[in-house]
Amino acid sequence: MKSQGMKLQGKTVLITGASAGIGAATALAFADEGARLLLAARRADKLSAVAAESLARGAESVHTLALDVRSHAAVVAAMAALPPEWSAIDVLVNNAGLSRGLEKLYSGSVQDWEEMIDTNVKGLLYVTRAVVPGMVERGSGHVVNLGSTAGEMTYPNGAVYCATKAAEKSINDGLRQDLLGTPVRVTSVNPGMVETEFSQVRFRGDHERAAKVYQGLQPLTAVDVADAILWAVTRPAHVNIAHLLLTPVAQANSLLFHREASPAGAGGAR
Ligand code: NDP
Ligand code: 8X3
Repeated sequence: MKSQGMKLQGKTVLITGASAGIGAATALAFADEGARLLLAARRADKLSAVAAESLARGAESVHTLALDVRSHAAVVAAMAALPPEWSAIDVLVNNAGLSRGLEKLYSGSVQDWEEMIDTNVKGLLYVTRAVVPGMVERGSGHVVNLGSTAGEMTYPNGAVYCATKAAEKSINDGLRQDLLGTPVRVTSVNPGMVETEFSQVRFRGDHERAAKVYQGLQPLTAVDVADAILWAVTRPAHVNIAHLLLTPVAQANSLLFHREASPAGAGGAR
């Protein structure tokens, strides 16, 4: 017997970090399903472009929020100021995140650490804290958190970014436990290498350094990850996908890659 998956037509979906990469691709994937999209990020111009494309692709309606998730006050204010027709959020995709630098822990930049922790850990917590009570109250909802292979296995020079994704794993699993007894679902989607603006941001616009990350292998695309998010959210209401790990075929884990053109071959450096 074929079980009935969740339909997204008319559902309100909040996506953080929707101005680029995985967040933007997720917006478009949900737009294809006729969802109502609440798109949040700091760059309002990029958000507007994603909003326009989402409407063209079939989103029922779109509302954008210029929001820095690192500010608890801003997150609380943005949620409190939502027009009533946008305040009942059915799906939250906690996607906003970044890495900064690739350096030994003992010589790394404290400012970079703070930016990663404030965004990837505290920002995710702030948005979750603001949105989930409404889901519990209404008796429905789904939270999708963006984890990473980096949260499962730490790689050299990436301790703090990896730690933020290990924290995401604990928060995801803790939220799942704390929501037992409610119908609210919680999923961690954990990709390996995805070619987005991620490495441009990590290396502060050093295109050559960023391109090297993906040299000699075919990385995942943002669309691949959006597809996994959409799949998790559209399972039947009694099914909770706890963790979803996806990597390029040429990546086994955080440390082990096969790069065709690399003299290093299997295990080629990050
Ligand atoms: P991108 O750099 O392409 O996109 C990151 C998004 O996060 C942007 O929309 C950015 O928008 C937003 N963002 C960053 N900081 C903030 C902030 N303080 N407040 C609000 N929004 C913010 O990267 P990806 O799409 O690759 O990354 C998305 C998520 O996926 C991250 O959590 C990342 O850790 C995770 N991930 C990425 C992988 C990869 O290899 N690319 C693999 C595994 C996980 P703006 O600058 O406009 O605010
Ligand atoms: C992003 C994947 O391996 O570049 O989380 O850190 S990696």
